Amino acid sequence: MNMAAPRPAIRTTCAYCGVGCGVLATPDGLGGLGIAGDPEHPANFGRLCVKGAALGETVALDGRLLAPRIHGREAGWDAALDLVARRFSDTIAAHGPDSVAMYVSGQLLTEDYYVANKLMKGFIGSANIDTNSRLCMASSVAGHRRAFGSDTVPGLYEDLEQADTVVLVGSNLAWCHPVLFQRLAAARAARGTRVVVIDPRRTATCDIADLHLAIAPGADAALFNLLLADIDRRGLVAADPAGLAEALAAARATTPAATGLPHSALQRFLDLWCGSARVVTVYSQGINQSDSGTDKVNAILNCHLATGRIGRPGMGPFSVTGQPNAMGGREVGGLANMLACHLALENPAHRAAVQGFWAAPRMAEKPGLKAVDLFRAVEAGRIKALWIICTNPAVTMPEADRVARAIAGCAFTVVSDLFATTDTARLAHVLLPATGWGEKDGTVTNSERRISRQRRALPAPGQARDDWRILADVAARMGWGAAFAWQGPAEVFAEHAALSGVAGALGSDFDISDHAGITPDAYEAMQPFLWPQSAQKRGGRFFGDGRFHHPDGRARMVAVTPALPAPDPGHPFRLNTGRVRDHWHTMTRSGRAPRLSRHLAEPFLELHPQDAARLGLEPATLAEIANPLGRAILRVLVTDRVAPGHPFAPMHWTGETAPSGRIDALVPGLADPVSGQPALKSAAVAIRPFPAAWYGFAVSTRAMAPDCDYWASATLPDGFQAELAGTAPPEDWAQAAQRLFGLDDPPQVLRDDSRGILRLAFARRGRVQAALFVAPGPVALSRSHLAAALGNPCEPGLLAGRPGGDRPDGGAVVCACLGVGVNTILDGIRDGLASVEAIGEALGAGTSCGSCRPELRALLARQPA
Ligand SMILES: Nc1nc2c(c(=O)[nH]1)N[C@H]1C(S)=C(S)[C@@H](COP(=O)(O)OP(=O)(O)OC[C@H]3O[C@@H](n4cnc5c(=O)[nH]c(N)nc54)[C@H](O)[C@@H]3O)O[C@H]1N2
Ligand SMILES: Nc1nc2c(c(=O)[nH]1)N[C@H]1C(S)=C(S)[C@@H](COP(=O)(O)OP(=O)(O)OC[C@H]3O[C@@H](n4cnc5c(=O)[nH]c(N)nc54)[C@H](O)[C@@H]3O)O[C@H]1N2
Ligand code: SF4
Ligand SMILES: [Mo]
Repeated sequence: MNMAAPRPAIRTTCAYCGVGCGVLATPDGLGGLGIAGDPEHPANFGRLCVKGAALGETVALDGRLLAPRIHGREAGWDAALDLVARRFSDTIAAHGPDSVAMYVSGQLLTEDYYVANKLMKGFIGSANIDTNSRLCMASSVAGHRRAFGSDTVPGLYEDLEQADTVVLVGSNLAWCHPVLFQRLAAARAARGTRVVVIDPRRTATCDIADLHLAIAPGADAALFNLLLADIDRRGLVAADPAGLAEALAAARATTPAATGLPHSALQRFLDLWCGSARVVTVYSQGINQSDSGTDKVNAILNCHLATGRIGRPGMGPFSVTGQPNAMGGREVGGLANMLACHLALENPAHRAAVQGFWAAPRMAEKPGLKAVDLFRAVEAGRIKALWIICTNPAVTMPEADRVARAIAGCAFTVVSDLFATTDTARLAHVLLPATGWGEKDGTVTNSERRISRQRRALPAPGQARDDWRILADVAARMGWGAAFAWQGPAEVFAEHAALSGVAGALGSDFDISDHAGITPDAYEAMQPFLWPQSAQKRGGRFFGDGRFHHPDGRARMVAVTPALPAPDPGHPFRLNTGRVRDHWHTMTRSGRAPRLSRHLAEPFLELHPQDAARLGLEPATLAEIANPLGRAILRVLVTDRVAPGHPFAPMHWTGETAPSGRIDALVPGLADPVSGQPALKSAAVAIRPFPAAWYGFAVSTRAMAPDCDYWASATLPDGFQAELAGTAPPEDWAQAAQRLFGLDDPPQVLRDDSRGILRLAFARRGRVQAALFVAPGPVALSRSHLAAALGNPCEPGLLAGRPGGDRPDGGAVVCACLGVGVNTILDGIRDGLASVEAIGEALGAGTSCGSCRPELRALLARQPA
């Protein structure tokens, strides 16, 4: 058989964001995958963003955890599973069910997630299972439940295309939900949709905004209260939800000053929102990740409920979910305060129904610990056995250093992951190798409630096993084999669907009981579908008929008193955090794709020019940000995209990629009292220049071992790059470089003492192996040029830092798909390319995934015609 013969494409779903794009994955027969958008998938109709398009670059096996490990030593599955089951059983026997916990993830498949919850809530008998979705959309869930009586997302993606006005609040849709953003941009081009962006930062999403409200951070509840009062003044109240009068009274008491917005901009927003019956308000982490996130969610929902603009074409509130299966997690009751199939843990009838269905020996009776409290209980020793699955809390939890210490101090910690090297995996007693995207079968639900299959396209590597199976194997060893005896994910899905029928009979909106008897073949052939899907209910929108899930059938408005952030004089900056276009969270997967590291390869701090000047921080130098919780060192990016006093830093860097860039070390574990979701976007910090005595930039064909105050590494097509800096130079640079690169041959050295510049290069058989450029200030050098030299013949100009005469320097990469650099684009613009389309035609940039089109537009805008 020809190993490299082409195979048929496999229909699956993207591993990353909650848009849930359909992907065609074609195995190349050599362990790789060709990737294309699925033209038939109703989320993306063939489109992909750059992260989705680069999925094939992330499936190689180097660095994968391929066998279980106990205390760092490889072990067989039987030994590992026996140990986990025994330690959990012994701990429960000695200290009760609440002495153990699981911390899981919205990146698990529904089947994995269902099994984890069944084990904890029905068999172990504790609800101490929480998920990273607590950090993500717990406030949306809580807000939905308060307003609707259920956690139901009312609308559909097509509402963004059918609306006359789309408001994006606390959402950087262009970078975080790129394909949905492209659908909105296309609708706007076709029919003139008005787009409003409400974000203290001027993000790439503002590129299509008719109006950008640079709101004072945290003031969104005040803004939507002002809107509600205006709705009432204009006589637009068209429904009679419970709590209307109280909500209106609170709204009328709100004054515009808190929003920090000029009168004209505020008025324009009120006119647009009130003037469009078809209005969609999309919201995300700028709303949810706040210590009053649930109130902010309800302030938004109030406006849609009062006007009746909900659940009909082109109108409604829309919480876009972050992770690929954030919604599936809600369906299985993944949060510590929820029960399967949108049933309520605090409702005895619901508990009894689930217990009966599962034949569960010991149902959890009360909500479990929410993420922040869960790790505090670990710290206090109340949780004595902990299982972390598919998430990296040592990086992404607030108070990350404290959380890492708590995990390290736990009597027994199990981590299931793809890699042994994550900041969290390194703290585990037992490491279990899981199959990852492309290797596992199951379902995910996207932001619009559409369930799609993820399908296996590659064999499980090494001894890696599917998460659902690992969980079921442990359950069996704890004595519950019969209840966890599925042969495959199709059977798990069928059970979940059957339970949803029980839930549907109790009034739950989540009912997919049509699939209760699904066969493995039908599961294999499953097409994407919207829930609900049962004899009574089928797909579509919710609440257009004015009927909600509260016992009286009415919706509830919540009176919101906007909370104002308290100033902290010692830590005058309010640190905003979030995402960049091409990285995914802690980069364990996206960091492996060279294409995704080209856009932004280093942790950074966006700082307003006034702040930078006042602090004496030059562009591209390093800043030290600190508060009593922790400290970070970040590259300074001076920009008026942010407001004075409100810098922004991305969340993606870790102990693996940039140990001093872990910003959650500085974020307090301050949570919303209703949802338990922490305020991740408002850490009070102090900022000062980091006293770097030297800066360096290095490339190497092999992974490097940096040992200095600041470093950040990234993957290149032919190796790795690293930014470096330190407060004191090493005694001997040649030796330091040898240690960095793991090489013992002598380097070529170019030294310019007058400028304090030192350049070292290592070559083997005339080809560049590694190079290090050192300077007293930020190293001025074309990174892409030096990166391109790796593995190539050592040219005379190398240490001069100049590209060879025949190779122009493309500059920092803007279009990651086609590798088009900023210099190439600027040259093109100077040569007459006058539109994004013209750039695309001539240079290819922006024609693949389109994620860089906002940046192309910005380059065009900056360049005189
Ligand atoms: N490229 C990429 N895409 C992703 C992810 C990723 O890691 N990388 N992760 C996915 C996940 S899990 C999630 S949850 C989503 C998150 O998607 P988003 O919520 O869109 O992303 P964030 O960057 O976290 O934050 C959004 C915006 O909130 C703004 N903000 C901060 N404070 C306030 C405030 O007080 N008011 C308002 N109105 N805005 C504020 C920030 O400036 C930021 O631009 O992205 C998903 N998509
Ligand atoms: N400051 C700040 N902090 C934040 C945020 C923010 O905006 N600002 N956002 C928060 C939000 S919204 C989120 S969602 C979280 C995300 O934070 P995390 O979930 O902690 O981050 P990930 O890097 O996605 O971690 C996923 C882990 O699962 C592993 N993995 C991948 N696939 C599989 C699989 O199939 N099985 C198993 N067992 N493991 C797998 C990966 O290798 C990786 O180690 O971060 C939160 N933290
Ligand atoms: S928008 Fe991009 S990251 Fe999100 S699902 Fe689609 S391809 Fe994946
Ligand atoms: Mo998230």
